[in-house]
Amino acid sequence: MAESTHDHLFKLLIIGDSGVGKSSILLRFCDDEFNEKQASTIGVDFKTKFMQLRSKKLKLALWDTAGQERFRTLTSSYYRGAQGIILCYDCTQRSTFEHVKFWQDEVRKYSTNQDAILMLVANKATWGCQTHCGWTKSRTTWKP
Ligand SMILES: Nc1nc2c(ncn2[C@@H]2O[C@H](COP(=O)(O)OP(=O)(O)OP(=O)(O)O)[C@@H](O)[C@H]2O)c(=O)[nH]1
Ligand SMILES: [Mg+2]
Repeated sequence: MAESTHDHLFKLLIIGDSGVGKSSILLRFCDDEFNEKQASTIGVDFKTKFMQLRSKKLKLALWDTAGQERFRTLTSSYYRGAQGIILCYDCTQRSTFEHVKFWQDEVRKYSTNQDAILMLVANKATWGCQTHCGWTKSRTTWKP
């Protein structure tokens, strides 16, 4: 009998405003690449990654959603069954952090998994946002 490719399968979803770098995070995580001309996602993209955790083989199914509003109806259907939700913002664009509340509401509305882990990720930190943006305090008070 063929050996199974994995012991556990996890569905992960990446959400957040358009342009915050969701697809770039996924590209770095799966292929260790970066594209400064990364095209805006149309609808939803998908990648898989295999990882080993101690003796267990994990398969991650990663769903990268478009942040643009016109795709919202489509992307909301992908929240279903996700075990992990990665909510991204751009730490050089304050508005993307202010929209985090909106995305949390989307998670409350569409996630079907009470135990889903919600993770907040600040992207583009390479630009030294902590010293430039001056809104570090509001970020440290974020609650899931
Ligand atoms: N300097 C810098 N640029 C980044 C970083 N991450 C992403 N970018 C750039 O930011 C732009 C938007 O990145 P995307 O990954 O397409 O953003 P997205 O969140 O997937 O956007 P949508 O698909 O429209 O929702 C691209 O030009 C990327 O190259 C980063 O960490 N640092
Ligand atoms: Mg994208």
